[in-house]
Amino acid sequence: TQAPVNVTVTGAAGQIGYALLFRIASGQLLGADTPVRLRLLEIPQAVSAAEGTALELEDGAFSLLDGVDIFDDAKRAFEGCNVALLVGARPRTKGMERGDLLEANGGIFKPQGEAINAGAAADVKVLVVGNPANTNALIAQAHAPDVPAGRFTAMTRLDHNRALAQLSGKLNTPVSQIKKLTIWGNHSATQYPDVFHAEAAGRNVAEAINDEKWLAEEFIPRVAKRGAEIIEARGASSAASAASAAIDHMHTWVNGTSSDDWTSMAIPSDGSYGVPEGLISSFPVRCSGGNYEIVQGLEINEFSRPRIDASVNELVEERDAVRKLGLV
Ligand code: NAX
Repeated sequence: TQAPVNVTVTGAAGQIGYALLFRIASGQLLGADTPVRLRLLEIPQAVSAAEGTALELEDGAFSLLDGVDIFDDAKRAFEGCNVALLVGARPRTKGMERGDLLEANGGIFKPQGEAINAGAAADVKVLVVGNPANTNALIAQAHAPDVPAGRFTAMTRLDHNRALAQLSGKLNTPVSQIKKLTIWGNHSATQYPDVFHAEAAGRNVAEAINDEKWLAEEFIPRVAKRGAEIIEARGASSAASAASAAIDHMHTWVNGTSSDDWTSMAIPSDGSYGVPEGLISSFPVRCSGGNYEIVQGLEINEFSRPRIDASVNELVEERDAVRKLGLV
């Protein structure tokens, strides 16, 4: 049998953590042959709640779960870490300006980047879920100079999955039959879900829908504002669907995309599609052998170009703001 893989989860006592940990323990993150050791990071006030979750994990009697360790110190939590899921973040509270939010999150993601740099395993893969996810990933990456930059990614898979589900309903086609969808840009209201290269049961999705008004006025805002719709209905933000998307993101990164499809991941730009190099922006990505690459050569039409640019410009502004704060 394989040696256990160390999976560090931050914000483990939060609502996404609660949904995520059981999926990891059951083998859905890395596969049914891979034992896992969970390393949970929380702030001191939430350690007791994390311990409670650890008791429940024990009660799950998961055959793949090698153990659970709980920390309130980032340096220790990331020791030997192979997979890092950075979920804990500082939410925006009333009256908080964007600068305050970025600064508060800098106080979390800078030391976590340093801890990953100091102690993580050579093969570490990092997914940032905590918002503002793209820029938090940029901050962590900036403080981990010895880790290849491309190991820092941020989550747009929930947006991708939300878009798949909307298209499935619209076209009355199972989600499994919808391929080559792309989320571009920032995980925020400016994100752009692009259907122009997507296929539904082999047909081009944009042609099958043949309704740019629906795309512009219903589909795109529905996907971008789905988080708010969930809060309105549930009285709490998306949790299980976010956890599910985090599992999908990492599972795809490790196990690959199928040859007739790709996925969406926010990754450091190499300048492709006019996205400034170094920004952590969402792209169409193919994964294989634990690596990923941006899908090249897609034609960006007049509908898509300004929408991609708007989201990328927001990322530039966020990067400039954290630069000014000395965080990157
Ligand atoms: P919760 O508030 O339920 O949990 C967050 C947890 O993080 C808390 O237990 C808190 O104690 C912990 N935490 C705070 N600072 C920490 C630190 N320095 N080290 C370790 N733990 C720390 O939030 P939850 O609903 O679980 O959401 C977590 C994050 O995911 C939020 O930032 C949220 O905005 C973000 N989301 C991102 C999504 C995405 O698609 N990228 C979608 C879902 C979600 O909104």
